[in-house]
Amino acid sequence: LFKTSIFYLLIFTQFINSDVFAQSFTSRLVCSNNSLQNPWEITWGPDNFIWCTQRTGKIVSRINPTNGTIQNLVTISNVFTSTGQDGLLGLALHPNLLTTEPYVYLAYTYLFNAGGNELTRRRARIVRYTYNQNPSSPLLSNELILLDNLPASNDHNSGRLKITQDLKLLYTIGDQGKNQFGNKCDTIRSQYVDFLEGKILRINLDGTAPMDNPFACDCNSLRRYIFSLGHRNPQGIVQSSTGKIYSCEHGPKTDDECNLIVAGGNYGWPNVAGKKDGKYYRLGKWRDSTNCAGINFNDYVDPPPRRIERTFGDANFIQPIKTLFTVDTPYTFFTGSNAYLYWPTIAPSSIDIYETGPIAVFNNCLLVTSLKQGRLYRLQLDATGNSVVGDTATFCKSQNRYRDICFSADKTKIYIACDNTGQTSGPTQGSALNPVNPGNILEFSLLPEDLKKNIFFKESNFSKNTEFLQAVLGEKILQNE
Ligand SMILES: [Ca+2]
Ligand SMILES: [Ca+2]
Ligand SMILES: [Ca+2]
Repeated sequence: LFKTSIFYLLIFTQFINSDVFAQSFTSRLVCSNNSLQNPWEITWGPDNFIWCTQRTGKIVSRINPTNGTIQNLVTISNVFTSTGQDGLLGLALHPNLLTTEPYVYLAYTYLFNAGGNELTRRRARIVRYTYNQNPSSPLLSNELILLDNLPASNDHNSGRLKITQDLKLLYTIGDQGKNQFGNKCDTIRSQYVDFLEGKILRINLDGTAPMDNPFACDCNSLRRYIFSLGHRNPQGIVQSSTGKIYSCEHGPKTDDECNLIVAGGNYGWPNVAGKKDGKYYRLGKWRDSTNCAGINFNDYVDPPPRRIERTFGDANFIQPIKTLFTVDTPYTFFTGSNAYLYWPTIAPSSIDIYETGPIAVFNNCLLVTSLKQGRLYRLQLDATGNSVVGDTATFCKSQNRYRDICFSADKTKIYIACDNTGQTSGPTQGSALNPVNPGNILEFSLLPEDLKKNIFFKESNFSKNTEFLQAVLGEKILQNE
């Protein structure tokens, strides 16, 4: 009897893993492959078009979601992009775009010092363009620089831009990839309130600092722009209709995070990764090790001196509402080729909130796109919006790197933008998969049946390397083994 039960359990598990997803959503390509050059932000506009920034293309486009027609509204020659995470990044539309305030807000990196190194060559700026909606030749023009000289590097630039209900801009800036790879001998400044690295900024629409920002009393310093600190690489940010701000950020080998962002909150990096639980992560400062420049960076051996996270005592420290994912200590990381694909992190590239709509399985959920896994992660919020509850479920799987998400206005369709290559945009340039839909946008809509069954795998599966292999790379890789 025992053996029979196991047998049926296996059959059931295989059914869940292979078939249910395909029965739940149908997908369609919006454009043709490689018609976009690293689409980075997609936003559903009040004109019912998809507004898109092309990171390496330096182009802002308006895409007809029905027939895939791409209208280029402006090419910004001042954008600087080489290898890495630079280029044309965030976009936010003024809510009155089509009526009284025809403004589009953009963020991009520009060349500051051609002779500089990876931490000094570039800077970032936030600009405003004016939209001329002439039906025959719509265009963006009249660049107005709102905020200049923001930190930028080859790594962890973040760059998401969102406009809030109270008409402020939120802008995310990562830790610039310091203390790792080629930037290993530079100190992470996410905790330093006079630097804008590793921060979420809150900015008036004219580029000034709001007087009600948490550090606004110190009016002449950069800290007046800071809304929250202690971030690593927050590539996603969204505000709910009730005003709550959520952000997702890339962790180190463990502990990608989803955070509820509050004014003045300290999100811990680099002293804490994920929750302050002492699991796996500890801060090793390469700069403080002997002969930093002369030793090779190593992902697995933190240099001395090391700091354990329980020693971090900031009173404003706020733990994530969800980590993706945390492993127990000790934990043995896979170290073979393209090892990062097998780490417990998902590389969360954007976040959105599906509050209510016809896709019942997403009601009151945060949706996070994953670069590593070509999946959409569903994080179910509780009624207060302050906590994530239940198992993490994934949807919309494909062999691509998912960069950003938007919904149609009626919430029947989900759009996901895909990177052009399978390689990471970090300095390692690791490449492990050939994306099926490079430089394209996928449209997902729900088939009417099977709303309840499409949980693809459960978080409890994340316990061993072999299971990571299955979860991260899916059936295709398993067939190759
Ligand atoms: Ca978006
Ligand atoms: Ca954190
Ligand atoms: Ca931790």
